[in-house]
Amino acid sequence: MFNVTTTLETYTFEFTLDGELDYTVLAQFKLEMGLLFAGLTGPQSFTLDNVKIQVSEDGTFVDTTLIINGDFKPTAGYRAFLNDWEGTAGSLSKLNGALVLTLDALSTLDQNWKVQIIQDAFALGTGADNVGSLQFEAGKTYKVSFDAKASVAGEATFIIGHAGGGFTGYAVEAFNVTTELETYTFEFTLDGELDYSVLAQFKIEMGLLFAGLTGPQSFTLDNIAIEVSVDGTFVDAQLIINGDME
Ligand SMILES: [Ca+2]
Ligand SMILES: [Ca+2]
Repeated sequence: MFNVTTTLETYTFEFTLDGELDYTVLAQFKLEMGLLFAGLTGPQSFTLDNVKIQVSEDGTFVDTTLIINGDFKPTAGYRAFLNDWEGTAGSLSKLNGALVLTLDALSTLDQNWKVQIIQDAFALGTGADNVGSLQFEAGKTYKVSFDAKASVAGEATFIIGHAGGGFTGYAVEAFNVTTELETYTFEFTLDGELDYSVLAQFKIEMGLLFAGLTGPQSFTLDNIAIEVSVDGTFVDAQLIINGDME
């Protein structure tokens, strides 16, 4: 139990697991507050932010990756990669339930990889730079779909693959984005020749789309889904986090 007030305060709890329970079963994080609001009339509210779980290692508490998006970032799960060392500047935001990469400054966009939107472990806060978060399996057929538009029409590239020892692409497809939101769908079968045990990244590369332009420019993404074919029917593969950006 803890006493919540009407101003945002930080609450911290420490506990040690004594080994008498079966901790192999995955746990939930919950806050219960029914009695807090007992007898009141609506509207009432409860605000939560900066949820994290740390573990003591050699006497020092260090972050775990147990809670995803504990700081409630609206663009959770995604990150932008920009050639900021050459002067390109921009940021991700959520607008009308979609993910928007806004480029305020553009510079030296002579390679497609110089501007990317990525979902991987680094974007999710669960791993280091270029560590993937998506588990694909050899021999299976996948369907990836998303809605996209940009401030300028042209070619962008959809990529699923893993980093580590160089980049290995599982699916790499160019598509023509327009200034209207349209749905793009890609199907691919993993042929078993690559090492799919390495977790993969989802990426859209778009550096050349914006080559030679001045800012602001933008790229909008929504409704990212990865489905897997099971007995001839595509079902949600449960790989992408926050694909609908809601
Ligand atoms: Ca926050
Ligand atoms: Ca949406």
